[in-house]
Amino acid sequence: GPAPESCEAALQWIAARQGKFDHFIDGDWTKPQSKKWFESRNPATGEPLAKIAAGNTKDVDAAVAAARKAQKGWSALGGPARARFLYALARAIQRNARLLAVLETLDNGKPVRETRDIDIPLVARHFYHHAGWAQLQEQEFAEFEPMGVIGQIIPWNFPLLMLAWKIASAIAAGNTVILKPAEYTSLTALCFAEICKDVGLPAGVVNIVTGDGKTGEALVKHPDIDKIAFTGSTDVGRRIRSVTAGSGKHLTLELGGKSPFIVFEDADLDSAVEGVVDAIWFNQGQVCCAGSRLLLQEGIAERMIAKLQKRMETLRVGDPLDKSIDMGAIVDPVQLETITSLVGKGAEEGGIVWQPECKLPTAGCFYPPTLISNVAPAATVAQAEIFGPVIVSMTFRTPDEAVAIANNTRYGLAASVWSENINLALDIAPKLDCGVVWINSTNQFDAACGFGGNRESGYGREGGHEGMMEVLKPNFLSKLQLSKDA
Ligand code: TXE
Repeated sequence: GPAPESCEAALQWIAARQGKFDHFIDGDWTKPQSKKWFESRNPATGEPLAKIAAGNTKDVDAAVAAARKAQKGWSALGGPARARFLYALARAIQRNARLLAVLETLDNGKPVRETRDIDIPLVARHFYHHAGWAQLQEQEFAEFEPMGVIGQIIPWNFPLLMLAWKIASAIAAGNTVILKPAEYTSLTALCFAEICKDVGLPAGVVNIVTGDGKTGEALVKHPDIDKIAFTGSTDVGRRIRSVTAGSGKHLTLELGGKSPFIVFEDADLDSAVEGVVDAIWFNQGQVCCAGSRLLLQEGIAERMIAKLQKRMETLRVGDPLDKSIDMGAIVDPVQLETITSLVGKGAEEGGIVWQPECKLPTAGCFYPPTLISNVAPAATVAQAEIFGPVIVSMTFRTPDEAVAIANNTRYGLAASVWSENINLALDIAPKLDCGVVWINSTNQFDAACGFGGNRESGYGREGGHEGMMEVLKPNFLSKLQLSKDA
């Protein structure tokens, strides 16, 4: 197969900064007030990768003050002038695509094939798309103005892509931001901070404060923030909602999921098998909208499982820098332990756990592709988000039963429907209580399309026109309009 992607340039990039990273506040590198740095490791080897500043309340205060100071000027520049900065960011991301892809793989453990072909191109696309909205802002959103200063907290599963989803729309609209990356994966956010500096983005428009959940909570509690945008676990989302209650802060939450992947008897089963591979083994299943519940119509259940097992035997798990690998490392030992214990629970509750014979690397955090069949809809593994390469399968008889099982979780993020009968698929789609439905496809993301969940998967949308509406508020023109109507 092809030679592994070289990680030399990325390691040199880290080494050139002495392997130690400060916060990015007010356009400059700022030492943490705590004088503490924590270690970030490469999950594929277990080796230390870099030291990352541990943020505290004082760092958050400084970042919020910088964002506040910059906000009016950034907004007053006007949409077309801001668009030029977003285009410059998009182009700089493309220029640095290789460095960013390898850094992301080293930090997160996902295959370089994915970071190179999916994550980083989508990041650039997101900035281009939102440059377009900035360009059109005065026409498209004449009755709206930016919310102001936005605090953004993101997870580790798509580090740079989640940054793009949060930052591009916010700054396009004239807001300034403080972003806190997840503690496992801060490196590409810090590389992005350098890119902001390189393209001459005005100081204070983008601030990056690193740290763990306590740093995040300091941001959530800060009184001078107008909005919090969070992507992460449902438990933390719930906590953030209660902490911000009554504060007047706007809030959007993009949380967990347990998305159904529904295969009808008339589906093209070979395509559906490839769909499952994409739904649950892409990014080791660490995807909020992963198709993690396989709902099979009875007549094809056995055939589909057999085909799927055959395909699972061909999946290669290993060094994420190897371009021929299908699955890389799980992000961290804690996450690996969660997956292992949930699969154990699945077996205890009567599920049949099946894994292909597959050689795993001895160091690092790896888990094989896993299928748990014979699962009852109420079983723990059918209800809890595993956030790993594990799919559970169940059967149904009628379309109505499929809908009932699909909706029988506390989540409502995404769903995927497979059938050659478009009438059936279009009849099912609106009955699924979730934010996005894919037909004969899965895990499709586009910057122009609003993404987000229902129920315990959160609320608010990111991407497209809907996403812009989440970072804007009515301005004086809309108030005049209201009084005229009255
Ligand atoms: O998420 P956390 P974790 C789910 C998935 C996974 C589980 C745990 O099921 O197994 O969550 O992952 C910050 N105030 N998802 O523990 O803790 C934290 O520092 C403010 C689904 O990594 O939610 C990080 O930046 N911020 C998901 C971010 O929140 C706080 C993606 C997410 O971390 C905080 C990730 C607090 N009190 C995990 N505590 C998805 N929907 O895509 C933590 N944070």
